[in-house]
Amino acid sequence: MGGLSDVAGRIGGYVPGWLDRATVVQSAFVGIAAVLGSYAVAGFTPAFVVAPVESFLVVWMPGIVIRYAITVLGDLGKDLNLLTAVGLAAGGFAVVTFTVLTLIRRSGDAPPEADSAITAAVPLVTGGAVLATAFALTGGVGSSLGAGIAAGVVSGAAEIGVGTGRRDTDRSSRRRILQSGGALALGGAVAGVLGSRGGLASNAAIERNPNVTQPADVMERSEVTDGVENRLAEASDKSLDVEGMEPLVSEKFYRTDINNTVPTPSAVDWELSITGAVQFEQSYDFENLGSFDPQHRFMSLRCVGESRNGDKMDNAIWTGVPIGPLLNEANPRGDFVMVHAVDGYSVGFPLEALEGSFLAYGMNGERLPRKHGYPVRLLVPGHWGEVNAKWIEEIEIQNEEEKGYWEKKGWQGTGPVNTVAKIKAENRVDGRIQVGGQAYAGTRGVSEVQVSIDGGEWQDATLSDPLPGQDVWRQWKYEFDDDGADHEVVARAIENDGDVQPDEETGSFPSGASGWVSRTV
Ligand SMILES: Nc1nc2c(c(=O)[nH]1)N[C@H]1C(S)=C(S)[C@@H](COP(=O)(O)O)O[C@H]1N2
Ligand SMILES: [Mo]
Repeated sequence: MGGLSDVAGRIGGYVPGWLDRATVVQSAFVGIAAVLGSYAVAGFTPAFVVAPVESFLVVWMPGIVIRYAITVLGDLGKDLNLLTAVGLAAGGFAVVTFTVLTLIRRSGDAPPEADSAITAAVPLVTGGAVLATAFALTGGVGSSLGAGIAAGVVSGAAEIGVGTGRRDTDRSSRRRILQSGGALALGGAVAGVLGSRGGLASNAAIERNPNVTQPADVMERSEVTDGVENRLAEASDKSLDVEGMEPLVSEKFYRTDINNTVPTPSAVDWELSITGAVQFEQSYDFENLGSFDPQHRFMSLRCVGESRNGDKMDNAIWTGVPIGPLLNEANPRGDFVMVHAVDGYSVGFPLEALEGSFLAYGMNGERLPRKHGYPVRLLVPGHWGEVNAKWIEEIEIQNEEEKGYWEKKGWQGTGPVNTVAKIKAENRVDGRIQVGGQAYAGTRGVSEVQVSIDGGEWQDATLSDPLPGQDVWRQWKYEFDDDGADHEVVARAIENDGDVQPDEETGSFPSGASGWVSRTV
């Protein structure tokens, strides 16, 4: 250990060969390794080191950039934001590592007996520095350990068999790059798999606790599984047989989140409070919810940010309880609500809309998936998707209407959804052209879908039989002769009361896309 103090004495005594190629590359590899190590433990949760960077970007990004990202880039905008955050996080760790490595290597031509001490110091000090940085960012022990260990391993791998304490030769500098790159490639592959499965620590938040009722417990009761199965069978029977069209219960439910990462509240600690302008403030835990009889509802959601014929409209069978009785116990004294969620999301709208709403903890027969709001989300009939707060934790009753997350950015997505008939499938069936899609009108309901070919008269399409529920989409299909030429197909929905879907075309900002969908087939 005498070597170490020897080294310490030499620190500062040599002119650093800084911006040394191997050190820069090694630091970059360590930066990437740190991000991957954290991902292996945390998956896409707020403990992932990229999450705070991303939230920071979202908060500081001007509304207009976000709006552009949503309306023009769609999911690509989110991906770009995520990529930027990953880059910044990896870059930050690389800078930390570079600083540490440069300080260590300032020892220059250390005597041979100090060499092994310096070599041993590299993984420990870089790993420690990365761990500390990650912890400062996330406050998460597991994910920071993951980042620190990965950083230590990759930086340490660069030093094996290389004289760390000496000035680099071409050969040793190449070895450094090769060895750290190799460690990164191997470890990165493992981390990628672990992370994409939700991370090592992911399901800790959903672990079973035999003493408390949890969503999975309710979902496993036989009357619940039977209830869901019957309804799924009904939806499957009623689904139109059109190739390339989603069945009535979506196989892949879209997702819209203010963050890329998924919060991990546990059902054991979960509480929903009703606060603000109420006679009696209330607080419910999952045990309370589980004591009400579970109900099932078909309900479709549509995101206000999607384009006219977009992919952010889906349907599921949800299990949960009506919110009415809970609200009654609080006895609201205001006309508006602001709903708050664990991820910092909020949405404000009239109390009236909340009264017929539903608290869901099951989706298509499973406990609510984490990305859709585990343990409990809100479902508000007839309104745009954004009102359906996931990971709900507080309902604040207010006397005046206030703006929530999206409304502060200029969106107006707290009202009823726009009616739409989408064109999602196009097939050739027995020499004829078949087109089909979904039609949705919120609580106004769809009674008909009409199709016009090349500007011709409106023809009635075939509709799927309605599913029970006051806020559910329907499918439609239409066939016509194939003469080999191109045809312009336009579809529109008719609401239950006979109102025709308006043809005036608008983009999604600020209050949802409108207009008829057309497609050349
Ligand atoms: N807590 C929280 N709830 C939320 C959101 C969110 O980002 N955070 N997004 C909203 C939006 S804009 C939509 S369209 C729906 C989408 O629900 P899904 O992701 O389950 O499809 O959730 C809404 N609820
Ligand atoms: Mo949305």
